[in-house]
Amino acid sequence: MTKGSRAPVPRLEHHTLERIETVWFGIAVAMAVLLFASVLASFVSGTYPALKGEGGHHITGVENGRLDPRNLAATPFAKPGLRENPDGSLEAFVVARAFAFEPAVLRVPAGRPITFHVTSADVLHGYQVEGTNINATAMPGQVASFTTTFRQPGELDTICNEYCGVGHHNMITRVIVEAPQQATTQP
Ligand SMILES: [Cu+2]
Repeated sequence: MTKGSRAPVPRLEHHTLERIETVWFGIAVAMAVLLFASVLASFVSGTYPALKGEGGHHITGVENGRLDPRNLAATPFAKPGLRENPDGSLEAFVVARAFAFEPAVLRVPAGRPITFHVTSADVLHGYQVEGTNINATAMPGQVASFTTTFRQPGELDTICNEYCGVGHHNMITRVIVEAPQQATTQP
């Protein structure tokens, strides 16, 4: 060794994979396997997000949560809005289209469960009711169904949260929650 030269760096004991790397690698593989398995399981169990709509099966013109978006006239979506069934249950039919919602304003009673059915007449839209956990995707050909109960009377802004074109920002509507006795329903 000549004067001034550096001492050789001692070679560290270095395995191909350190133990901590092996652990992380194992965790990553386990997560990948879990994700893959859960995707498979969702298809087997039918819980994949196809917006099947638990209430969709009984609606005229709706088969398995699906309908013909060019023929909404054959379904209750022809007359969007709130309707009361003979058994007293309430259903709200909402159609999103570029660039508006139908009905323009949805009036619902407070304190009663309401099953919503949301679809689109053209392209992908969203139906998000401000201040609630209502956030449905309105897809042409599919019905998104969910049941909710509004506790308090009030006015809730409702927006489209899926960009759908030049008029997207105009897709604002309103849900008016009324004290129960005021609400009007369509026959
Ligand atoms: Cu939209």
